[in-house]
Amino acid sequence: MDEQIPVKTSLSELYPADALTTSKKRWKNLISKFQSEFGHNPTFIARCPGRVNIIGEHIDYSLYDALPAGVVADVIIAVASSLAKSNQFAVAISNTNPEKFSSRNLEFKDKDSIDIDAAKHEWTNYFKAGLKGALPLLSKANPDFRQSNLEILVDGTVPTGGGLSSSAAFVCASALSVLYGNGVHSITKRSLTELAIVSERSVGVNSGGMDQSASVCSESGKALHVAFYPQLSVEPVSFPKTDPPLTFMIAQSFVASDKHVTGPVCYNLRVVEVTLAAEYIAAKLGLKLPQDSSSLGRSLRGLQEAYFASNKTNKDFSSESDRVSHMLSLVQEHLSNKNGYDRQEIATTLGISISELEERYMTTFPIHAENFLLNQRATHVYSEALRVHKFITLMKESSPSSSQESETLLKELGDLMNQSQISCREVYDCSCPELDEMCNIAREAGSYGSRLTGAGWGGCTVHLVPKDKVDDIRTAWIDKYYKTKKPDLSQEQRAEAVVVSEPGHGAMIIELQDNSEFLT
Ligand code: NG1
Repeated sequence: MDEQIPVKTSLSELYPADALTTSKKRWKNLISKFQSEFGHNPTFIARCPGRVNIIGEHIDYSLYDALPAGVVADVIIAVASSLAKSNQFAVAISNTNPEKFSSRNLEFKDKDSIDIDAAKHEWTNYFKAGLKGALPLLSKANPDFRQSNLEILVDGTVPTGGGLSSSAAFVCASALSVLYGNGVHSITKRSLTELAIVSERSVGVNSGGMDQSASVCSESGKALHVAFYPQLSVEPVSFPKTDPPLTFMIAQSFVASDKHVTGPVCYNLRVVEVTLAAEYIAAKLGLKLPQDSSSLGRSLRGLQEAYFASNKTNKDFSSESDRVSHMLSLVQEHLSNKNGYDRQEIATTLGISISELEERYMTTFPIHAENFLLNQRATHVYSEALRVHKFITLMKESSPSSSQESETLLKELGDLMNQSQISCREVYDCSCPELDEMCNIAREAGSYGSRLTGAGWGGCTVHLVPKDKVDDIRTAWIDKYYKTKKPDLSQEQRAEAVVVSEPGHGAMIIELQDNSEFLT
């Protein structure tokens, strides 16, 4: 992650060959709209993709590994900058879809006064989040730096609320625009990823770090193994060659899931539940949890580390999966009540008052719940961590030499994805009937593994599919889901509903020189 964000002048390394022609048209359109809006050319374009998560759901904020991949859909931001005359600075920001996202002139008294009203649903909040995250880095690079005024035009093809993390793509691309537009031209992938993870929390979601890592660090044609402990690290992983070749299909459910609105009962609540589960077991075992980089600073991963560093067990756990499996058994032993725990019971076990409990865990990101299903949430986290470990090991270590061996491998990988879906539905409670139905339709039509991807409660599904079944599965969804359950979709929505594409490249800057292919 210590290499720099690539700066290129052409799109050929950015998109796969089959997406190049449409992408060029789109980029040219962005530049000509920028010219009509601001009266001159932009000087560069920052680009960050959405992501699909293959496996490892809702465990990044407990500091367990995930396996996402960049997608071709992305956010591109055309930028021009000029040095501000005083500490005050302005950002003129527009979108190529002005009916949905109106233009704004944002004015800031100085670089310390970026206010984000997370309660207000406003598209430029994501830009402001990137700006807010980027400014400290600029001050660090040069304490006397003066902020530039920015002209910004945004174009996005990642569906919003669709589970492919349009928000991370937008926040990462915004932060990248601000850094590059203020003259910082060598930006490491680590610094951009880390600042975007923290920034996105200012929009009201207590997110993990998988999306930002994938958006910044993905490599074309590969999945990205993202690890969060002991520190954030990434490793691109190739897909095994199988016969028939494997591919991933991504299909929209068109059930919108807005984490910002549902945070108190869905996403942010889960973050609180897994943190309380860790604290509860630690208290039962007389362990002190270390402060870590998870969303609320204490995690199930931290519990695992504290447990094995203590003398609570003298058994020899030789592998990481043995240790995680043992954690799963500790959950059943010390957090066994499947009916849930109320505030009083948790506070008493932690040795604090209810108001301290609320102050510590439920204030920055408010939540609405009286009963906390701690057993189920911790069970999902540890079992999903085991599945990710198995999946990545299979990916790295398998090289099937016959169609029979391929079949066995695809089944094993697919089963892990199917088990992940069962756990998301029944244990973590983050699926919905439509996502389940789409997965069932796909499996019946030949998918080896089908699951929700991203936060869930709507959004997208991902499917491990042999290439020769792609058409059958697409037809099955059209006949059994889109036509019957979503008859009112627009033509555009129908065209975008199912994506089969190679994993895409991560963040990039494209400089626009006078002879740029887009300016002609
Ligand atoms: P989505 O909502 O799909 O972007 C969210 C989180 C991730 C991760 C997944 C669940 C944000 C920005 N992203 O993804 O960090 O926790 O849910 O695995 O909140």
